[in-house]
Amino acid sequence: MDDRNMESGCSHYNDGESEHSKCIIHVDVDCFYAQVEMVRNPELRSVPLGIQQKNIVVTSNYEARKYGVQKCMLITDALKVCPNLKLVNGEDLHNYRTASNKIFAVLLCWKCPVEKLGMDENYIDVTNLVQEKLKTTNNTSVTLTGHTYNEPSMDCQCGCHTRLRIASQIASEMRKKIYDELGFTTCAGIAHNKLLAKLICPLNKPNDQTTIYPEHGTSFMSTLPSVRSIPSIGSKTTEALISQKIITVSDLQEVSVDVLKKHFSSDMAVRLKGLSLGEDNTPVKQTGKPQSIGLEDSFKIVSVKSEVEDKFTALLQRLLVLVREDGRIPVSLRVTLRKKDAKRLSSHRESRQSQISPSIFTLSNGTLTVTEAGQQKLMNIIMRLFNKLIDLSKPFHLTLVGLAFTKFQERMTGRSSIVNYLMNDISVQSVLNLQNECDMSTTSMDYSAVSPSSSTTTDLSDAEVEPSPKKPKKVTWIAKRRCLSKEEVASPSKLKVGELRLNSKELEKVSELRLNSRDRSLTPRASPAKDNLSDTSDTMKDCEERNCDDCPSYVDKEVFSALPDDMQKELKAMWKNPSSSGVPRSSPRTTNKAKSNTIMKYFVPHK
Ligand code: DCP
Ligand code: MG
Ligand code: MG
Repeated sequence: MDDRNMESGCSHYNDGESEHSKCIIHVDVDCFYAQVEMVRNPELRSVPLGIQQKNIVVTSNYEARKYGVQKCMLITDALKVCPNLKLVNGEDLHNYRTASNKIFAVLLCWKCPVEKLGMDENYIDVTNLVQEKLKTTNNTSVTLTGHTYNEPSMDCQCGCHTRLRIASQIASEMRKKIYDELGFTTCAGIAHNKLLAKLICPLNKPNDQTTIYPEHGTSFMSTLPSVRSIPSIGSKTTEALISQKIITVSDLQEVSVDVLKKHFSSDMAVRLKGLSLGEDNTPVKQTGKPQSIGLEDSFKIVSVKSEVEDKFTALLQRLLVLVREDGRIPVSLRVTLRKKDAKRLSSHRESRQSQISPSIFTLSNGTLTVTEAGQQKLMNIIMRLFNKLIDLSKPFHLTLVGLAFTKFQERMTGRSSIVNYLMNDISVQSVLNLQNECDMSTTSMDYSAVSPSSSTTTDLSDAEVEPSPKKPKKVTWIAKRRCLSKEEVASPSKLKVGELRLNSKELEKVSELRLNSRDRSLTPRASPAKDNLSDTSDTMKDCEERNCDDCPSYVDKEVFSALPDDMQKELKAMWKNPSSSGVPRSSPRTTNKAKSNTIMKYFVPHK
């Protein structure tokens, strides 16, 4: 038996081993896929509904669950217990992803870190928000919303009970907003750590929430039947524990760390022990955009090249939808194959990747598109990579093909970031998307990163980087990005420029000029509307007289010409002598370190 106190109370936690100052909410959508279908078609609400993938019911609505239809049941078994079960095919995940991203976007509006977990779950760290609310709250009057696992058994000096009660109210507001705006009912768990928040979440499902106080963590954990119920314990660890006759969480609570250390690394032994007692200090990690966006298609066997090509063509079509939703321009493409070795009855994966030209994609009115010619180029690259992976002079047997865009054009940071504002380019798109998200008017983003396959090789010889063509103009980005606060940025690390606020009247003028110039171009010459623009037209004329012959091709001349003189001079100097300036002349994608310069004075840190 471990020397730790099993019924650990607050004093135990306050010894620094496992403090509980945090407030974590875990939100899980009720019968997620089924609800998406029910929101799309309300007639399905009143009938028992199963979501079918191949021959399995992956989930069912609560009406069907009354009959005993369970997740991952065979269709035949489900129909036996519920002959009236209405089945909807759920193999196309598009609508589920979209709903998932919308829910994530709603949760971002509390401006707390949100970590997406799978499609229908999110952790939200509301610690700071709770602290804010505490300042204006009378501690004694805070009531809990929803259920508790147990009533508080002691008065904790650190104030965690009050904090968690406030967190329960925030959880309730979140669930209400998700329901009001998207129509989904959810469950929530509220606790001082992620582990307990997740595990307590389903206690009163559907459509309800449960709070657990820290002093009940250990006793709650002991009710879990299997060590496998602990989220971070996977099948291999479970096997290893079972082999030591540690089956239930109670078993794990009772075994000493020293015994565990005989079978696991020291860190792992301590972690396992802590988890069994309901301890978890892992932070809520803000979910950003995925590092790669990919899709795979598995099948019994394909041994003919033309069939492979068909598979890739279909996969590419679906992948381009995801990329369009994401909004970033991909610059690298990976092809994955799973090869079956007929002799050894085994299979293995192989991948190759290639750079792709960003010019394959165009951004028009905020929408990423690929022309048919662009798609053909992508297919050519895919098939070339395929040819490198497969020796076509010999028979081959594939059981999976996969495609993934693995790198994306990034905004530049530091001194070079000024170039972002001059480019007719896509990079600002990520900022626009994020702004849209909190307006809830967004097309969705895909956060489900695809893990890199086991054997990836980068094939730079296949690089097809061409000079970027002139891209459609962005006219509203300056105005839009003003609304974007640091907290509204889903992936702050990737959007450093979003943390800056334009402070220059001149750049305001740029924005207006760009807006007006667009209006002008849309207005027929004879239109009276033109007269209304006469003031700015003069300014435009003035601006057009300044030339930008020395500008690199990616620079929007109109914006450049509207910049103040000193800024123009500095930029020109940088382009003339890139080595001293840190700004590339030839490629806008190179990033350099920020140095002190006059350009940065046009920006101030965001408050
Ligand atoms: N899912 C799946 N395959 C599984 C488990 C789940 O495809 N083996 C999908 C269908 C679910 C969704 O993931 O709708 C979310 O999984 P959950 O475990 O949260 O289950 P539900 O949301 O469907 O039901 P619950 O109300 O129990 O959360
Ligand atoms: Mg769920
Ligand atoms: Mg879930």
